[in-house]
Amino acid sequence: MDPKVKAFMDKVIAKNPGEDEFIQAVQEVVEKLIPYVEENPKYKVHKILEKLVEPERVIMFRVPWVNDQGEVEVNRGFRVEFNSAIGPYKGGLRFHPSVTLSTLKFLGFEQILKNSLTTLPMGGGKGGSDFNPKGKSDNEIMRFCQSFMTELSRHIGPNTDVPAGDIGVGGREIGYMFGQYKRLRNEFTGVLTGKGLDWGGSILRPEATGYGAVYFVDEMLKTKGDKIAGKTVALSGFGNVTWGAARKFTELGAKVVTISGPDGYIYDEKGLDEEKIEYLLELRASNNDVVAPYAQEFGAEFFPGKRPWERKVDIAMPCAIQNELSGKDAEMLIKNGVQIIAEASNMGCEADVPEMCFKAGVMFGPGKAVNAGGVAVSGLEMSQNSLRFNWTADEVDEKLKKIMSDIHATCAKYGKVGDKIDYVQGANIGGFVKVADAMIAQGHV
Ligand code: 2IT
Repeated sequence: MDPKVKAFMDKVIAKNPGEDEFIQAVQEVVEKLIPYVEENPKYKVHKILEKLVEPERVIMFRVPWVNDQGEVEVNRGFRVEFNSAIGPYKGGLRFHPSVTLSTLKFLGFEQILKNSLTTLPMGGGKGGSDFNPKGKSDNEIMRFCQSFMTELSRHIGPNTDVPAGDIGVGGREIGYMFGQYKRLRNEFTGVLTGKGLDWGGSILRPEATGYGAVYFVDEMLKTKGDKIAGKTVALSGFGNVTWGAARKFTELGAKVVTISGPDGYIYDEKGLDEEKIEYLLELRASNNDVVAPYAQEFGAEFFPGKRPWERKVDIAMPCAIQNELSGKDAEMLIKNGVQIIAEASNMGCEADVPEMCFKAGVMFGPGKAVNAGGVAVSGLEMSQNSLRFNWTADEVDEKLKKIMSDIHATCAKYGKVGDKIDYVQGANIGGFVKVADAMIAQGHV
């Protein structure tokens, strides 16, 4: 490791003990940023990197609620308000039993650069809870969301901090939280994104992360004079991102052959079609967190306890959670001739994967660029709320496509290494410059 990177990371590790995911996310970024900062000393003088890794504010709180048996349950809630240099804190809420402060700091940190890449005025934040939605009734979800928002409402607002969904938080949860915020404040305002279409939501927000990821992959392929039609694709997960990506890949003529859940993966040789893609929504709505029922429903193969990366595909796209594609998985994919590995989930790949891909000539798309379409359409939702106006599906889709193509151009500009594009370098530096310059302009705050 570069000695300057090591010295920086030693301090980060000492200051954030045990926060492995946060440390992994910071290291991936500073490995690319430190050489850039060395060439641009103003960022050094202003200690921009030191500031960037320190959240502006972290809020942690108790979330008590009563389950259907009448018992009291206690969860922990968080909001990490990481950086507001270019706009209000913006980022999703994750409800998942694996959530810790480290998880949300890694996600909030990534969100700063991702949001900057979208070209829209949004700062970086993330929040959530260790609440496990699996097996919970609708009423339990509602009571939890109301308790969570009762505290969170003190810290957010349409010009302060605008949360959205992430794993375990979809339209239903956003509805319950929006209702509680409105009731507490007596204010109908765009404090959350991912709202229902009849009450301030943007058309295409549910599809946006998956669609945007496919548009980004399309841009990657174009650099090689190639296209999506005819490609075979492995996706993981079965939630919102997988659903959107599967729809767009299929529409553009690719064949999606896998989805997965915590229970294993499905291999569907014939590929997903419209009916099968819509079935993902049923699986998700069952709240059971399994994909095995797909195999019975459509006569596909189910591989319990395994990941889809052992399949021979052209494009592999983790769409579920962090670190779901390991170096070993990447080795297998590369051996099987994969062309692109693109993270639709945040930090979907383990730390060694990008470099392995780069060396093997496989294009690697990092999450903060590939999956930025979700938060980009959230940004468009904020604009529509401010305008008290709704754009059409075509208008939103056009804007999303343009944003994804601009993000690709930014990655290509800052990530040029010889005749290749290092997308990790491009996304990190490209996202950094705007935030860093804004931080300098605003003084030592
Ligand atoms: O990881 C992400 O970018 C999101 N979960 C979406 C955040 C947002 O504010 O729409």
